[in-house]
Amino acid sequence: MGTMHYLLLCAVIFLPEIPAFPVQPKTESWNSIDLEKVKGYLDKFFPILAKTQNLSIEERIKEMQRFFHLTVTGKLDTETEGIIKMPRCGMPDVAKYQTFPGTPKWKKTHLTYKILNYTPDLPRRKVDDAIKRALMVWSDVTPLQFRRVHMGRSDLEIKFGIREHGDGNPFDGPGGTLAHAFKPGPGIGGDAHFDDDEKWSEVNKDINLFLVAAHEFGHSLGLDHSNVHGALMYPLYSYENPETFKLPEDDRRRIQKLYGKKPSNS
Ligand SMILES: [Ca+2]
Ligand SMILES: [Ca+2]
Ligand SMILES: [Zn+2]
Ligand SMILES: [Zn+2]
Repeated sequence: MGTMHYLLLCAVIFLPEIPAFPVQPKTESWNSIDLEKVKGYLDKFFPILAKTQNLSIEERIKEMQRFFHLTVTGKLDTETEGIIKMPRCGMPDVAKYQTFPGTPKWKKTHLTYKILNYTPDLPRRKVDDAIKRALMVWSDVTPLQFRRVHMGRSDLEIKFGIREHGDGNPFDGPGGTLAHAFKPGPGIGGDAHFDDDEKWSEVNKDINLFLVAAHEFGHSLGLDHSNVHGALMYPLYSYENPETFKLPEDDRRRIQKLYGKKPSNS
């Protein structure tokens, strides 16, 4: 036991300083933790092909690499690992994950929303404001209109929660998944949930609530993810100034395909 202990200690301390020591490159040596993590990520965000076909882990990684426009190696290389570690939306990245056919959309243009609770990270009026502006991103370019209600039922119900928060899609603690939202429909349809294990902000610090909310409301209205880098519906979080935010062309085209353009007289 004593020798074993000594060897392990040795490896930990000296391995990085002896380049001649035969270290397998990372892409060739997945340990079980890495592999489980990758499988969990793929199961969650690229579920469709895995269900219908018996794909190897390499094939599944390739599918993910194609979505993110990475070099398609089928291996857990540094670039791929970097993507897996990025904070992101909790919804899948493959388009046809719906169990019902067709693109779900609201059959009405006047929608209501309700804010069920608040994060302790921001004053309430800042949350109210971020939500309002995030909805305006979409109402500015479509005939859709949003009205806030405080009582009774509403179409888009917004809440903050941690871990299991009532819908069987538990959040994952700080980092990773930031939020998720449900496609148009009755009940939970259209609702948006934000992980309150994240630190929410109104500026370029931690996670900007307005930017994530605007993305989630895209799902609430029927959009799925875009693999166009820079699109609002791109699944990975990146900051841009909310003051100068303009809905990217890709998102505008897609939402107008569902709901049409904003009438010019309103
Ligand atoms: Ca709803
Ligand atoms: Ca999280
Ligand atoms: Zn999303
Ligand atoms: Zn939820």
